[in-house]
Amino acid sequence: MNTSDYKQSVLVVDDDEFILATLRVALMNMGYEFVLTAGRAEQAIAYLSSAEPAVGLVLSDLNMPDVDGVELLRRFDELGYRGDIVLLSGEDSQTLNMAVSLAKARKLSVLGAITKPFRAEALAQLLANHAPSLNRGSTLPPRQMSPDMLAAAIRAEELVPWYQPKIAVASQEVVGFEALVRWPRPEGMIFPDAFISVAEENSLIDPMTFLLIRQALRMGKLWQRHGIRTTVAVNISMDSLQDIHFPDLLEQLFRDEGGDTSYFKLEITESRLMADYVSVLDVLLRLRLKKIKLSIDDFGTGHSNLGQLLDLPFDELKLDRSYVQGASSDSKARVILESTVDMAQRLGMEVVAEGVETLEDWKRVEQLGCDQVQGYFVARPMPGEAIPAWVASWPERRASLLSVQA
Ligand code: G
Ligand code: G
Ligand code: MN
Repeated sequence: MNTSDYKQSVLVVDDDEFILATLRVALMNMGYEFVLTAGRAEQAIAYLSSAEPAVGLVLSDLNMPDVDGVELLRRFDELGYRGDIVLLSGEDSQTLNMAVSLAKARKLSVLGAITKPFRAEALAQLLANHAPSLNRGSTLPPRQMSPDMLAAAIRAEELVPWYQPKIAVASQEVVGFEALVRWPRPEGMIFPDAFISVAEENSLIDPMTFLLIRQALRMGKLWQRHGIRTTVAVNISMDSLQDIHFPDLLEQLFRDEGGDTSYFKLEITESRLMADYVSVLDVLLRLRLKKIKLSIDDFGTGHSNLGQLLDLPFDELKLDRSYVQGASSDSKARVILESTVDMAQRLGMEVVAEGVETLEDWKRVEQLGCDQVQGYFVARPMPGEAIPAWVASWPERRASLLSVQA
């Protein structure tokens, strides 16, 4: 698979003709081939749902005459837009920061904000974090996803895992990868939010999961030839854990592929864990007996506390990114967070901070005592073939990322 094949459009939204023209030239000079401009919010919305190639980056003014910035961000979210966003505004920086926070709370991917009049270098610096081919580009909303299409894609093995590295805080070494499913299509990448629930509702989740695990095991062998031998984690739907045969099916798959379960981890989302507590306990224990590692994902988004999780055999706890990114300001929240990390570690779990996007996030979770970090600051998910080169370049990258200019 050649990732540079995914073309994306860039959309600039501003009511000022001059800004549109200037940004268009600046972006084309930076190598963006497809630059669309919209003078009105309605036009921007139309482009977002229909542009070819799909829009993967939006630069948007916060103050359009037809729609205000808050409304505009809400519309982006409703459209299922998951590409990157850069906010442009003449507003003061506090207002801009609030808009950035709002967009992040909506789980939109905001690279940052620039104030007008803008400097080309400031824009270039922000866009350095935008990796079009490695990024979310598709806006295909879930309702267009038919179960038949998905079933065919699974049969044809069109769904593939991409991998995001996990780094140990103390040693700064690569200690594992999380596999995240992707569906590359000629018109752009389709992301799991668009099809996981369709898979769950149509008995396709197990075929999908087993396909991904098989691919991950094969990829692991390729990495081994480059001296990379670390844990790979795969996300497991709660629907799979309700099936008492799941552990045996998994074991069979490992036997068929000659895979080693001790390098394998399953991530299970916390929010649904307690609701189905009794029925999944049996399956989890059997997985554990087969030496498969278990991780609680998105911790903090559900309603469980560590006491309730005491009986569940987890090796790892992944702090949801909402804690990682906003933890420092509220002192009470911080106390709860610190004791959660401490308790998890005393219970023998490794604590992973998800969604580390900046050096600031890294420092904060390091101080909290987290064992590992994962997030865009280190790397975005990438195809398995890209991993050996990425791992080789990591020592040099970490030196520049983590160098402290005190
Ligand atoms: O991959 P993204 O980067 O978009 O993931 C979005 C959501 O989809 C996350 O909650 C993630 O856990 C989930 N997800 C990603 N890959 C898989 C998968 O292979 N199986 C399941 N069940 N969920 C996945
Ligand atoms: O499995 P889980 O729900 O934890 O899925 C992780 C999700 O978070 C995936 O959609 C992945 O692409 C995304 N992700 C990984 N790192 C970052 C990050 O630094 N910032 C943000 N906003 N999302 C991230
Ligand atoms: Mn996960």
